[in-house]
Amino acid sequence: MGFPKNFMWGAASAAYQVEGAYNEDGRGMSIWDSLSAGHVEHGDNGNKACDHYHHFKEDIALMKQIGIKAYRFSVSWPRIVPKKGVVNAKGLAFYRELVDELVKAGIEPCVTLYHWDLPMWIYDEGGWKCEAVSDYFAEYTKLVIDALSDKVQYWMTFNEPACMIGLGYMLGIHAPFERHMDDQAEMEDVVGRTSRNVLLSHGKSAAVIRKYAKKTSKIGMALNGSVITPWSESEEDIEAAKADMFSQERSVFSFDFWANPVLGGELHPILKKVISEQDLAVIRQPFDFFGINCYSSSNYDDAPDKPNSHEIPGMPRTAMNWPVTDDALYWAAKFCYERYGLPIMFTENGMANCDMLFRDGKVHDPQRIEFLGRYLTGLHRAVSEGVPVIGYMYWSIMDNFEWAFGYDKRFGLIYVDYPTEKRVLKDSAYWYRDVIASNGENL
Ligand code: GCO
Repeated sequence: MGFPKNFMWGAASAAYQVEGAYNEDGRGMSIWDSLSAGHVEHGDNGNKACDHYHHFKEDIALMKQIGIKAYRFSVSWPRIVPKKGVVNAKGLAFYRELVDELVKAGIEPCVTLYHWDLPMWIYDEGGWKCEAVSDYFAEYTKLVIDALSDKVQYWMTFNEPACMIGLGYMLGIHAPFERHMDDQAEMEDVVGRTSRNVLLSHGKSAAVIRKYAKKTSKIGMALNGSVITPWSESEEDIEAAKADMFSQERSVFSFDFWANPVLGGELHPILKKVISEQDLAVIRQPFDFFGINCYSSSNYDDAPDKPNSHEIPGMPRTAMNWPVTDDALYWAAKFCYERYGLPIMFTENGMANCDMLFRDGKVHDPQRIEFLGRYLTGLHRAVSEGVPVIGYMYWSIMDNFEWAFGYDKRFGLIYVDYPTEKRVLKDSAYWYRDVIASNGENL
C-alpha cells in the first residue's frame, strides 16, 4: 500500500517570511515589523523578503513546474485589518488573486490564518494577553472567509502556537520578544493567559469558518511539539518514547497542551487554572485533520536527564543545527494518529542547507535530496501501515526570512537571490517533481 491517489504533495510559506511590500497598498504594521529591530541576525527584516507580493504569478508558475498539488500560505492579518475597525480591500484583493492563480494552475490553496504577524494595533492593546483578541480574530476570519472561501477548502487557524507562546512570550526570541521564564509564577501567569486567548481565538474562528465557509471545508492547526523516537522497536522502548512525547513536563511543547483543550483531553495544569467550562464550550471546535510541523526528533538534543535523551556524536545536522532523524515523520504520524484518531497532514517538514548558486548557474543540494529521501521513506512506511496521511507540505517553497536568523538559513526548493529577486529551482525541486509524478512510488 502506498500513498493515496489524491495525496496532497505540497509546499508551504508564510506571509511575513515571503511577501515583502510591508508598507504598500494599505498594509498596517505587525509585531515583526515594529519590534524586531535588534533581535534579528544582521539586522535583517521582512520589508522586502522574496517580494512574493509582486512575484506571485512567477512563483505559482514555478510551483506548477515542480508539480505541487497544494500550497500552504498564510494571510497577513495587518494587510487585511491595518488599524482597528479598518478593512483593507486591497489586501483582500491580493489574496483573492493569489487564490485564483493557484486554482488556475491546479494547485489546492491551504490557508493559515495566523502565522505570527499580529497587527501592531492589537499589540498596543495587549497582544495575546488582551481579552478582546479572540473577537478581533473572529472578525478577521469572517473577512477572509467572505473573500476566499468559495475556492478554499483547507483552513488552519494557527501556526505553531507552541512557538508563538514558547518563543514569543517565554524565551523572548520571537516577536513580541517578551521573556517571562525567570520567575515560575510569572511564566505560568503569562503562558496561561496568552494560551487561553489563542485557544479561544481558535474556537471562535473555527465557528465562523463552519458557519460561513463551504460545508466541505476542513479545519486544522499546524501544530508542533516534541517528537520522540524510540531507540528500538521493542514494545518497551516504544512505550517509553510515547509517554515522554506526551508528558506534561514538555509543557507548551507537547502536542497535548494545544490539542487536548480542542479535542477533549486532559488540560495541562497551567491551562486548568485559567480555562473555565464556558471557555471550553467555545474552544472545542475539533479539527478535521491533525496538522503537524516536524523537522527532527527532539530526544537527540534533549538534556541528558531526560528519559529518552540520546546524543550521537557527530551525527548529521542541518544548517539550523537540527539533527537529521530519518524516522521522525514515521513516529510522529503513528503516535499522533494513535492518540488523536484524526487524519494527518504534515504541514511543514524540510531542511536549511548551505545552498549557493553554482558557477554552472544551478543550485546543487544533494543533502536536501538525501534528507527528503530519508524522511519521506519514513512517511511512506507510516502510510503503508495504514496511518491516514492526507498531505505533505515541504517547508519551504522558496528561501525566505527565517525569523531571528534573517536570510542566512535557506529552506527553499527554490533558491532566491535576494538582491535581484531572481529565482532558481534547486536540484531538490526537480527531485521532488519526480517523487510527486510517481506519487511517491520511486522513493
Ligand atoms: C515554523 C515556522 C516556519 C519556519 C520553519 C523553519 O512554523 O516554525 O512556521 O515559519 O520558518 O519552521 O524554522
